[in-house]
Amino acid sequence: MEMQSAVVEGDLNKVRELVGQAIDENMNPLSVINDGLIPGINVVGVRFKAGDMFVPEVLMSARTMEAGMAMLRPFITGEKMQNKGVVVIGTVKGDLHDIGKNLVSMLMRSSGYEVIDVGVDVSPERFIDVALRQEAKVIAMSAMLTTTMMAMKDTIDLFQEKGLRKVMKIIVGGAPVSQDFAQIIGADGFAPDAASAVDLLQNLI
Ligand code: B1M
Repeated sequence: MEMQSAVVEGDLNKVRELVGQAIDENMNPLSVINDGLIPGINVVGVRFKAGDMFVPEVLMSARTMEAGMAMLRPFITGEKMQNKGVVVIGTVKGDLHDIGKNLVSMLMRSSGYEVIDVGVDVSPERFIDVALRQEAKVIAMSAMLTTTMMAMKDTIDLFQEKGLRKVMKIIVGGAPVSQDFAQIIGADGFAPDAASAVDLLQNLI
């Protein structure tokens, strides 16, 4: 609850202190993210929608969230495992949200996949370019805005046009994305959260 409030208030020092304490107490890093940081950013989303918080405050909260995740990352991805295949991940064109994508990347890496994170605002052409150069097995796309969801379809269409759909699988996720939408745009899979994204990879590769 304290961590949740610190994220909502965008209190960077407090989040660092609390995450540090959780690490010292050997708490499960994923529980710290799922039960402490994410509920905080969800409250921010509700307040933002209601007009009680504005973009600069949301950014502050996002920064505290990122700082907390960065502290926990070594405890999630610390183990060296065999490479199960290359996944290229990015947030689609026009979309700058990356916290969820970063969490998905972290869990995929910790499960033994080589993850190439191409960042945010990624055009269909860039996804193709990196996927070909890295010989990717899976392309994972994230979108957080209803206005950018269709960029997923544009990207899938371009992979289709280039004849790459048989050699590379495409999976999608993000708050506004659903199983139905994934099917409609022709994706190979949809995952509602980071842990399910890893399960999905295991079924696809
Ligand atoms: Co923005 N924003 N935002 N924002 N923001 C939302 C998404 C919004 C729902 C807030 C709201 O109104 N309640 C709303 C979207 C409305 C809509 O389209 N339906 C919104 C808006 C409107 C905007 C702007 C347009 C605001 C403005 O400028 N007027 C603007 C757009 C900028 C742009 O992208 N072009 C904007 C900007 C921003 C900030 C920059 C301030 C900041 C982002 C900082 C950053 O990411 N570095 C921000 C934030 C922080 C949010 C909220 C509050 C939190 C998002 C988040 O990080 N959630 C968000 C409200 C909310 O979601 N509660 C909101 C935590 C994260 C762990 O969850 O990303 O859902 P999530 O990821 C999950 C799953 O979705 C899934 O796994 C993750 C972990 O379990 N998943 C995948 C995600 N990607 C996946 C990929 C996969 C599989 C699973 O691959 C297969």
